[in-house]
Amino acid sequence: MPASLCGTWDIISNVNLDGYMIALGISPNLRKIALKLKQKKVIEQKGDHYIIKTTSTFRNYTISFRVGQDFEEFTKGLDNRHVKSLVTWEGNKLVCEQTGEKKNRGWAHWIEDDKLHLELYCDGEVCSQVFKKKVNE
Ligand code: VL7
Repeated sequence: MPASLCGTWDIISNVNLDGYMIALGISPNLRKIALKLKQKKVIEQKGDHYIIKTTSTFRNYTISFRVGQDFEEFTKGLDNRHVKSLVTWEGNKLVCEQTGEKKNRGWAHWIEDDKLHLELYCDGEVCSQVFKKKVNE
């Protein structure tokens, strides 16, 4: 059983978010705002059901899914696209494939050294984020 992803997590590093946003076709103005944000993740889980909230002072984005069951995702407030998403475990990584207009799009979450790792990828660009667990929640 992989380590639990649950909890409230604060971002501590963010590499190539701009490349990922450019691959998604995000406008220069929105990219500039997004780059300044300190994102948080709030992950809740009951059995195979997950809720992942990405929050910031500017905008929030939430998804809810069951592992192994594909779902329609609308990336509202991000690139505003409709994709078909499927989340599965690949070893210790929770991996999402987002099928749609953009090629090779998805993300992977895993725990390493008590940190939450996230890779967001699209069209050959990879954004690597690391979060540390918020204490006293
Ligand atoms: C979602 C940034 C940049 C557009 C707004 C910036 C608002 C805060 O897909 C994501 O997470 C997965 C895995 O944890 C679960 O949904 C990341 C935010 C990444 C995308 C695009 C900039 C507009 C940022 C919501």
